Amino acid sequence: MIKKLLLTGATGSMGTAIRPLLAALAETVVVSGRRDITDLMPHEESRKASLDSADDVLRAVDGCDAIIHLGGYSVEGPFHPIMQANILGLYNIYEAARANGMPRILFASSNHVVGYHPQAEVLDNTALPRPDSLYGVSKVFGEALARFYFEKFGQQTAILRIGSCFDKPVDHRMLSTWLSYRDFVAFARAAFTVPVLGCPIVYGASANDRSFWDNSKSNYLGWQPQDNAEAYLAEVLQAVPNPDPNDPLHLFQGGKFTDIPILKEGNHD
Ligand code: 15L
Repeated sequence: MIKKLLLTGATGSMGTAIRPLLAALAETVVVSGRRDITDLMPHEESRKASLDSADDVLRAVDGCDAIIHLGGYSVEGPFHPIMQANILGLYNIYEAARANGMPRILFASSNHVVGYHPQAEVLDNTALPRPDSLYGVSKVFGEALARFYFEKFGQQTAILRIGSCFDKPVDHRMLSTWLSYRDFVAFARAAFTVPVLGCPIVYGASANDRSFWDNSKSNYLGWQPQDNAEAYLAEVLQAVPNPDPNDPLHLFQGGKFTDIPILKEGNHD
């Protein structure tokens, strides 16, 4: 069992949802976000950190033997905050890990790395990056940084290109991209316990009938997602009975992100 697991992005919606499930993975979970977390569970410890501060990140990583890195800018936005959190912030995480015995890292990458691939294609982890947003571009950087630290130092990272990690799928695209919280946590367990992890790229989706992705090249991890978005088909059809086939939501794997203009500071909410 992991002794001390660091969860960055613990104040975000995904971080908040998975916190209770992480008690099964580690003796102590260090929950970290930009604000102090006060509603701590018995297995948790809070370490506030701003990812663009190397000192904060060093303090957060200190003594941890595994890291789930969800922290950062998680949607499309202006370049500067994306750069601070996802480029500088990720560099700070990898440098702090290097100074702390190189604990395994689960890096939350995103389907938006390959967002301009058509939905009609099935991709494996050799597909070319076709990012659909500045956010997607920052995740391409993150994947390259993970690979670089692996080649140069042997730092092991599971790169998970997360589809849509929410409570349940709410539109037709999510019938393909949905990742349940429990399947995410099962992935983390596999990444942290497989004898040799390496630096695989894996698509983060549940066992969805309509998945866009083929994870057979990372079977050695032993991850077997249990949930299937198809269980929510009736609900999705009721909410969105007539999806427009020409809507970018249904044309490209990245959905709506392909349709967002370059955002400047001040026009993002
Ligand atoms: C992501 O990468 C985002 O963090 C999340 O908010 C969703 O938009 C998700 O992708 C998705 O594509 O559904």
